[in-house]
Amino acid sequence: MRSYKTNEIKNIALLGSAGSGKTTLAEAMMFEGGVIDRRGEVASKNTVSDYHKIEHQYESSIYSTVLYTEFLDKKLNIIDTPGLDDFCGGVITALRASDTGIIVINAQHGVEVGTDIMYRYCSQHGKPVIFAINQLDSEKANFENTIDTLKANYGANKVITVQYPISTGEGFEAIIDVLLMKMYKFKGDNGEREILDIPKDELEKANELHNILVEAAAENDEALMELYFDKGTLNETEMRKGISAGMAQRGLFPIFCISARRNIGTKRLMEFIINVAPYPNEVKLAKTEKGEEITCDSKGPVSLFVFKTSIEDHVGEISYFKVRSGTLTEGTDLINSNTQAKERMTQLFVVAGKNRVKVSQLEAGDIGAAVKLKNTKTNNTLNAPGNDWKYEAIKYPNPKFRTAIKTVKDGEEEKLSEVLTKMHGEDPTIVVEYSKELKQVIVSGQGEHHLNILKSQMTNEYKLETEFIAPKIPYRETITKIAQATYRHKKQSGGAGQFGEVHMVIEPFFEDMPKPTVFKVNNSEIKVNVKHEDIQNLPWGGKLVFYNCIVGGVIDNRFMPAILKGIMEKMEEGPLTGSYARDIRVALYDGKMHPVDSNEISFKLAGRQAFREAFKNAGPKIMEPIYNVEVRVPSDYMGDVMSDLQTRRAVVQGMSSEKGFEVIKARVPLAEMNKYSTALSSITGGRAMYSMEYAEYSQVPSDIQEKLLKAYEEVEE
Ligand SMILES: Nc1nc2c(ncn2[C@@H]2O[C@H](COP(=O)(O)OP(=O)(O)OP(=O)(O)O)[C@@H](O)[C@H]2O)c(=O)[nH]1
Ligand SMILES: [Mg+2]
Repeated sequence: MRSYKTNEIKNIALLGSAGSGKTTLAEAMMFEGGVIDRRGEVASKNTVSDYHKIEHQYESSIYSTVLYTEFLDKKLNIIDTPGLDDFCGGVITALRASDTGIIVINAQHGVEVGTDIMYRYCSQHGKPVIFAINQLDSEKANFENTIDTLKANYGANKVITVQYPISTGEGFEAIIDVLLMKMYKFKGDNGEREILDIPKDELEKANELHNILVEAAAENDEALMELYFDKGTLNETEMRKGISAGMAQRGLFPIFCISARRNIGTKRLMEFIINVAPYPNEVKLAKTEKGEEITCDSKGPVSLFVFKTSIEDHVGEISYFKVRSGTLTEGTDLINSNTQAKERMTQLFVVAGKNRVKVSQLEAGDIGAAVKLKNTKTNNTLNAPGNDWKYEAIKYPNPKFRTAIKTVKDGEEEKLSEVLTKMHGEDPTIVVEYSKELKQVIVSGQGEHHLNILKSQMTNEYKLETEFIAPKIPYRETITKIAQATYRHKKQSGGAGQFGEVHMVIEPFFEDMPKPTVFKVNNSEIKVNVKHEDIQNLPWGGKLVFYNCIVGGVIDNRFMPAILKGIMEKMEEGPLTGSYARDIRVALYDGKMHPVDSNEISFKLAGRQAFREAFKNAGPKIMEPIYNVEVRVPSDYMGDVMSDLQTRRAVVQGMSSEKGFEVIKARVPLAEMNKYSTALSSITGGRAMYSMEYAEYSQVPSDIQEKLLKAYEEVEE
């Protein structure tokens, strides 16, 4: 394949709700460009894009797939993405590498939750959007309704009709194009078309829409606006320029009509993309972590950003990258600025699914792949030697679903960890945590379906049987009032004995508390004089402050670390439920030593037991993690979603309406969010979405504390 220049390349992402027809459209585009000579079908498991076994099994895309085609002597890089929000990692990845989002809509359903999610991702990433109204050949297609909702949601003066169908359903065969003021008429299923004059009875409507389009095109460019006022119209080239500017500013979202399955309208959509969508050097500049803006210039120093990694049978790891600057040639040595490793770019490829075509060079703006890089992962930057740019890492959404996982057979823990590392590499939205605290391996993802797919891939592709178990909650323990305890550890057994006695006061810790001078506890006063203060920032959050207030050397200083160690042991395994304790201060003010029998073990045990007793009398409380949860739900389901939240001990913080959705913000204990994504989906028929983020620890209500205490006692027994 020949090498393409920066201004001969267009990068698009196909986005849209599940089943809208993205993969089918990608297939038609590659057919039009001649990359394939027969169009596959998702249901026949023979599309270029859905090539993974798991995609065949579900007949739907799970991963984002990099594809390309050559068209009108330009190169069109296409990234086909999965529609289900469980796999949004693929969408985020695609948005990083592409310059324009093509949002595919199933005209049978109109604007779906998935459509809105994709629109919002494009907004967040500042990408121009084209709406492709698909499946216009199906009987239930409703074009007008779809347009009305698009206009209502995204702006009546921004969503602009470039094409409309003369009729939909079985008879869908003609499209009026109000940019070219022509009619496209299709024959057969291979995209064959005739370009005709607009029939008389459509002229009035077409003219009206043409004028709206001209005005919208002029609106985003001052010079064009003047021209438009002078002439009262714009020619085709001027319109393209205006539409392009409008798209770049996200002030204009053009509408196209297609049937991906029957290959109607695909070619015209591709022509528009090639002629009007931005080139890689016409969009926002790529930024490095330090905030430097890098120009997409093929003459600059070579730098590339790895946006995706996959593992393929018989090949191993493939790194997909976008050349951000310079011209990358085969055999070049680059430096990974994240790992400092040297990488030789022995072979360069352009890819269409699992098919790779070798190329000798790739210019700034192009997308390519390399195999078996030694030390390079997703999100890394490779630079020409001497340069240390690091492009901003892709930020994935927080996990929405967590579960603990274990292998069915014992002894396969290491394999589990290897497989999980690989799967996280391919899909960074799978997050793995080896929790020492919970003694569980916790995997989190974007939904229950997401993790079920993970599990099924482990079984089928890695021959590893696993099971999901309920994840434990990382509770914390603390105290609410002051308490005192004395403990004497004494043991005499033949030879050397053990002896250590400590007296301590413990109380809740707050930031900026003054050092203690006197404690009022059990109707008496204990005066203290702090000799030494030790502030421990606990690895699990919160603090332990330890005061040595010993007078007259009743306990040697050399035993202090042992006493503190004893206390820390109990902090690590709290007396109530075995969870971590936090935010406590301890004053050691008295005790006893034995000249022969005292040793570190004795004082460690004494410290531990005294702390444990004091803790139990100090109004101990269990604390639980609280999350900020935001739910977006169509108004009809608001009531049901609210009642469900109420059963989850949610505290609603606010409600607002946004573009046909209600947004609920609430604080919910993590313990109540188990399987929330599944529940929400079943309440709303998959029409809602939510996100959650850790907020703080807060005390659990007393009835729940009782239950937790009881459960712990049972385990301990
Ligand atoms: N009638 C009709 N069916 C279509 C059209 N486009 C796609 N389909 C069918 O709709 C189903 C889903 O199509 P896909 O291409 O897999 O949709 P997708 O958007 O890639 O779906 P996900 O990958 O699951 O998000 C398939 O059975 C297609 O054959 C179309 O234009 N008309
Ligand atoms: Mg698909």
